[in-house]
Amino acid sequence: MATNQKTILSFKEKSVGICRDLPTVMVGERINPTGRKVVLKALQEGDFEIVRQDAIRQVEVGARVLDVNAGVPGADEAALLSQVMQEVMSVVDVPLCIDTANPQALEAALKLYEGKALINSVNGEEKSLNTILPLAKEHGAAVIALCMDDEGIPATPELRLKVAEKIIERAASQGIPLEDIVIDPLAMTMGADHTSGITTLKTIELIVAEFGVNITMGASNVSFGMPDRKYINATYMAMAIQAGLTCPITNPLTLEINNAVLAADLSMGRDEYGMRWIKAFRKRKKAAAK
Ligand code: THG
Repeated sequence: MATNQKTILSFKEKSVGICRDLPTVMVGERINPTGRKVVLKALQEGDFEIVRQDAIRQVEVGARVLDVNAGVPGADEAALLSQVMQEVMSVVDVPLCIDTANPQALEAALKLYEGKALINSVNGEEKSLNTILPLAKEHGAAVIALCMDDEGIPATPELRLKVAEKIIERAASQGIPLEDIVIDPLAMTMGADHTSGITTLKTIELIVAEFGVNITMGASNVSFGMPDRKYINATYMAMAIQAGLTCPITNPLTLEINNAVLAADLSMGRDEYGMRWIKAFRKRKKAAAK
């Protein structure tokens, strides 16, 4: 078994460690116009109040990193992503996961960020490897590597492992250490293919056994198109944490998911005396009494 890597992200003086020996790090997904029409509309209108509120609320309920995505069709993404980040950084002090497919926007974002960010993402395509890895190296950022390449998303865990291996090797050749690579095995909807959930879980297990790296994923993807999604998401979250997931990109405001993460950590022996579970319970009770 490979040793558990520890990825350390930071924002100014604050740092967050991601490791299978530590509690799961929830990466808040909500600052994203792609999945959320209200955010899209607000950003198109230059209204950042919803972004600031989403930042504050996600951190309040336990997100320790925030994903920031400003992919608005037709907009100047470099300018918009920078502005969204400034708004977020004005209200919370957590590390950011910079979610963009646009290298110019990524570069602008990395320039203004103070600390060690998480880049979301690089993949196995030559074009991606050649543009994103040098930016990660230059800015000392950690980077999410998607298990896909020019040929798309491999169907089997073994083939996804191969893509992960290729990206890890390329990163190493450029001086990016293993601990700064976070692998995304790719969670796909089980509504379209009922075996996609188990494929992703097996991919996590293979990659963790081989490299010991940290694992992320858009954990709610698995339930797209299904009714009562929160129960599927919560159950799948717990199973993926058992398999080796360490920093899910998820909605921490969904109680079922948030509790699944805390209960999984307790079950994995990562919550000494159950204090994190109890604290979260007390916090909810206090909030409800208000
Ligand atoms: N891997 C990596 N990054 C990712 C993803 C991934 N970034 C984007 C995405 N997938 C994860 N982020 C989101 C953000 C928001 C929503 C879902 C995933 C979302 N969706 C609601 C829904 O599910 O219908 C929309 C409802 C609403 O408007 O609130 O909010 O896989 N590396």
